[in-house]
Amino acid sequence: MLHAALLMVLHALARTRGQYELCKSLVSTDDGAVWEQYACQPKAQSTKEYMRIRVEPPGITCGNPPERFCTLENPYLCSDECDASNPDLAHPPQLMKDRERGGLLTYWQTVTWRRYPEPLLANITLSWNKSLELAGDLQVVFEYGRPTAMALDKSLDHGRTWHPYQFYADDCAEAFGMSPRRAADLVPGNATRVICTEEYSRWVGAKGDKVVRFEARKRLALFGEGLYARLENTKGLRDFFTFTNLRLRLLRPALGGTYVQRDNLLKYFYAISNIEVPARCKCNLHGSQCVLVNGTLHCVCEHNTTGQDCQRCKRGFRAKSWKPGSYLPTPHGLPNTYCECYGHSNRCSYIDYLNIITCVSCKHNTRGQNCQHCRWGFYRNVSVELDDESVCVECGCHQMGSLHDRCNSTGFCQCKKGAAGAKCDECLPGYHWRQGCQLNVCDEELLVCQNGGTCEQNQRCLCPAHFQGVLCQHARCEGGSMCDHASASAAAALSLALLLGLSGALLLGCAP
Ligand SMILES: *[C@@H]1O[C@H](CO)[C@@H](O)[C@H](O)[C@H]1NC(C)=O
Ligand SMILES: *[C@@H]1O[C@H](CO)[C@@H](O)[C@H](O)[C@H]1NC(C)=O
Ligand SMILES: *[C@@H]1O[C@H](CO)[C@@H](O)[C@H](O)[C@H]1NC(C)=O
Ligand SMILES: *[C@@H]1O[C@H](CO)[C@@H](O)[C@H](O)[C@H]1NC(C)=O
Ligand SMILES: *[C@@H]1O[C@H](CO)[C@@H](O)[C@H](O)[C@H]1NC(C)=O
Ligand SMILES: *[C@@H]1O[C@H](CO)[C@@H](O)[C@H](O)[C@H]1NC(C)=O
Ligand SMILES: *[C@@H]1O[C@H](CO)[C@@H](O)[C@H](O)[C@H]1NC(C)=O
Ligand SMILES: [Ca+2]
Repeated sequence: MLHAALLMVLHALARTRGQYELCKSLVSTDDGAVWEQYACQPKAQSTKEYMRIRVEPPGITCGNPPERFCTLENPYLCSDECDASNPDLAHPPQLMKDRERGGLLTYWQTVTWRRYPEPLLANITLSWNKSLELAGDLQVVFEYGRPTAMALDKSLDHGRTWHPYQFYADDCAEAFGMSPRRAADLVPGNATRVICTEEYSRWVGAKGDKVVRFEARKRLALFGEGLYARLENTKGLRDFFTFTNLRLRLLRPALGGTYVQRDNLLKYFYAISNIEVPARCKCNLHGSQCVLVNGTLHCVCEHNTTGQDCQRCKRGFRAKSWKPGSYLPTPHGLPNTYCECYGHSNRCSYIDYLNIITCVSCKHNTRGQNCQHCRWGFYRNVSVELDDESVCVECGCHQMGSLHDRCNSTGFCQCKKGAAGAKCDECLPGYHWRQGCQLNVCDEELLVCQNGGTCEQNQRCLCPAHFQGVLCQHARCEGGSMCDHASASAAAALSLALLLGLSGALLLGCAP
């Protein structure tokens, strides 16, 4: 009971502290205190104050020249004025990200739709000059009604390429040729689908909802507790929430729930009072803080990494292959220095049932969790570093001379009987090479052919006519006991000679 209660308290504590906030912690082990390293990321925050805003086309902001405008509610009350030269009446873009003090609503406003039927188009580009990860709902607050058609785009590469993120219209089919969908209709399998929603574009009256959202929270919540495993393993999921720039394309203003009334175009325009982008700095799970350096956000990198997004190894740590950290294994993740593949692989994989991260497809004849071993049949060249492409040298064990193709760590193969040398391609004394090492039958040293016999390829003695035997040690006899006796004693004498290491001709006669 107590244990369970304690666990619940710890669980609650972890919740309030947020996961992955700690990059490392000092833990005591049998070897003393050591740093344990974890995957870590900065807290999500409002990124409004770091956001740069650009509006297009030039001249889209109202007030130059000064202009009168009406409202959709009360189209004949046109007392409001926009004048760029008067601070009290100006509506510049930065009012989309200011802090509104004293409850005073401040907003950016465009020119009115005087040039109807030419469309009233405006682009708002938001840039941070830093990779961020959306952590909550993007919210844009429209005063005087929300657009009836709008597109949200994002860029992951500082505005070089753009991708649609979401479409908004009061009629998706008409505006974008898409069927209307809601974020609530998504399931984990299509969590990253780009949808067109009609939820934020219908006229609800000026007092109604002013907010247009990109519902990141709903999409993230689809995965429940399994979110981090999904972020880790589902291709494109992390990227879906990542951006460096966002762009709102305003395509048609609020119309007050009816058709465009040509006799009063001064009530059509866009006005935005606030844009909230709750996000965290993308630090590739190698940093828990993000700071402003010379006006640009930078991650404070741990785990021996560096760069604005901790996207590479620090100087002096280049031998390690850079990897983003991993949300897995839960709860702390890994900084992925454990997924050190010494440059022999650029892919790591989490093995669920072992709860480890391991290199996949080690190249250059390496193997192992970190590609730190040599494949069977290869051995480590200790004079080069582990990250050298030629670190594993082929054993080169002779196929005939060795028991198998593996060698020990210094390149020595295991030899069959009689074979020798590091590669087992030589023979021990007393053996000769013939598809491997074969025991000698005769040679020049110990097993010398007798009685003028000559040794043929260590395999047999070629005996003169009157002698026989393996070493030609027997006289050819025509039978008889003496002969048997003589040959027996000759054999004994021969073995004695061998035993004493003598060599030379032993004259063996055939007794009369
Ligand atoms: C908005 O941006 C898009 C994409 O770059 C461009 O095609 C379009 O002309 C821009 N619209 C305006 C009004 O500048
Ligand atoms: C954007 O960030 C990069 C990298 O930190 C920096 O070199 C560059 O000056 C920044 N650009 C702007 C416009 O701030
Ligand atoms: C997502 O998939 C579910 C089930 O296949 C489907 O019912 C739903 O309409 C899809 N949502 C979108 C936005 O495509
Ligand atoms: C910030 O800018 C100053 C002047 O441009 C430069 O000397 C300094 O090195 C920059 N700091 C960083 C961390 O880039
Ligand atoms: C960073 O480098 C230090 C010094 O080599 C090492 O002790 C530490 O374990 C490294 N950190 C990680 C996360 O690899
Ligand atoms: C081990 O590496 C050194 C240095 O590159 C090289 O000279 C040597 O030949 C290599 N040894 C083997 C057995 O390949
Ligand atoms: C490898 O085998 C050779 C020959 O048996 C031996 O001399 C050497 O010590 C062995 N090396 C290791 C590291 O076991
Ligand atoms: Ca404002």
